[in-house]
Amino acid sequence: MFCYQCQEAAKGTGCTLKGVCGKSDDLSNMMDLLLFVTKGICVYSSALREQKGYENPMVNKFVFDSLFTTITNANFDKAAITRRVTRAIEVRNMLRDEAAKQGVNVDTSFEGCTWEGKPEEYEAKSTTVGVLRESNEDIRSLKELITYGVKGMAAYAEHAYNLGFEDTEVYAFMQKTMADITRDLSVDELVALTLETGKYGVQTMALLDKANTTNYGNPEITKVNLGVRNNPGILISGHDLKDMEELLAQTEGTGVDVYTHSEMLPANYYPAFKKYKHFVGNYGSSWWHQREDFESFNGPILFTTNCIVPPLANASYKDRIYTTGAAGLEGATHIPDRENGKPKDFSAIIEHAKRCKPPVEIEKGEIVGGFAHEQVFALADKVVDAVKSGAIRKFIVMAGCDGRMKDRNYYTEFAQKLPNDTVILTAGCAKYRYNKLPLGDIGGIPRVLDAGQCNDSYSLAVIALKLKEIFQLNDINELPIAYNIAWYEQKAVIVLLALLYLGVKNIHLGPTLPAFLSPNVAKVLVENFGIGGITNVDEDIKLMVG
Ligand code: FS2
Ligand code: SF4
Repeated sequence: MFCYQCQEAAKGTGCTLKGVCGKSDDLSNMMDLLLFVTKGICVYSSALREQKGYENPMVNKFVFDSLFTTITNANFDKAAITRRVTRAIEVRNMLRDEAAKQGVNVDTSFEGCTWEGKPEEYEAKSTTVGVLRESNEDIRSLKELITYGVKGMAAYAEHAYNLGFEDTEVYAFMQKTMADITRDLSVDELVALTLETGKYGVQTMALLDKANTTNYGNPEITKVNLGVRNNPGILISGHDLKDMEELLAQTEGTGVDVYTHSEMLPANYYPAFKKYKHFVGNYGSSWWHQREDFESFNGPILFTTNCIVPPLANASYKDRIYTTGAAGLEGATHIPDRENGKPKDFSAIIEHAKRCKPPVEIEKGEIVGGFAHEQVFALADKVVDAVKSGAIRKFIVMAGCDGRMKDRNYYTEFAQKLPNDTVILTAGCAKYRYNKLPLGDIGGIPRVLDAGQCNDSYSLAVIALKLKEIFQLNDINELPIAYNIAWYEQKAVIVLLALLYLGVKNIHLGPTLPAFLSPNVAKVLVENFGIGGITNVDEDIKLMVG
């Protein structure tokens, strides 16, 4: 195996024996094989679309599902990935036949267009189709940067799809891009494609924002309860709000409470979910604390997406894990997809919860969130006055991901040491590094404004563009906003590319720069976009706040 797609890549270069995330080498290889055949699908589907306007909803869904399944920490079920490879070959061959029928010209020189292995040949083939197949370090770096951006885009497209929102331009871009990178492209072409990926990243996040807010209303200022009640509960994690809705509806009146974990916390901010009296609040912290949080929770846990940490052999909660959608874990119960427009069936996890003890209380109190674009616009006068009077000197965007590395204490210390006239804008699970600190407010404006999940970084961009308009500036970079972003997995990559596309410069990315950036590609990002790493808290505050 060779994988360097996330921030925890072993030794800062790549995982080769086993993933730091827990992915085994054979699972990693099988995911490479899935991507290999999926790229073959994309070669055919893009040729059919370009030449005949062919659009196939099943293919669109299969491609974004497959990409999503391979992101960090989403799926640890090798049998499920292997079945998906078989299905990928079938889908590709269906497209091959369709292309022949319609007289479409397809360049099938990429082997993923033609390889026809039997399941017993998958293992051997899977070791030959990974990232290192591309020998030029810079080309590989750019192609993988683009791939990871597209994977993040696929995740967001899937959540939007689940809520009934689709954008065929996004599907066309994803498929064309996955097809294009099978060919020889120059560094310049790949740099251009990287920026275009950011453009479609913005479009996808806008789509998901529309899907979320149309279905559930605009997030509003909310005090989220951190304590527990005396009923058995279900803990729901991940990012999928459709799963959240259906779980809440199906648990109502059953005596089972619902709590959010990690990236599902922002579900508490949506008006549509507040009506459920058995929706208690948030339990625990960010994804990597799950081994402790799940022990004490006592009830079953539903993973709707990443980030899964495979449980230890002696974990008490092993048989309490359920997955759904792109998430998967060997030994866990997988709740199947919706069929024929019917909701998913959560009865098994609900019955399981009824047999469990209530959660142990691990903290009390509340945290405040819900500062997505509409809520911030509602406070715009207050915010603008505070900036004009100097009460707010600077906004620091500290969005992104949390992770296990010790060095991430930097973000807690950074938040603590920021001067009192600064406000943190956040989204994603990075916030758990400081969202329970008593950082106070500025004239009633909390010093940590949480917009929501990582995809709600889109909200932060919308807010920045609105402020640019209000202050009549020519350039988004003239705003008093600095960017100190923490990344972990591929959704953070699409957020980063989206910000670059919007023209944001001088983003600090930490705790380490991606292993998949070759020195030359990193140089391009530094020279053109001013991207930099982090150093130490005091110097970075001086640099970012002045
Ligand atoms: Fe956090 Fe994990 Fe949100 Fe990432 S819960 S690192 O998936 O997408 O952020
Ligand atoms: Fe390693 Fe990250 Fe890849 Fe997992 S996803 S194998 S931790 S680089």
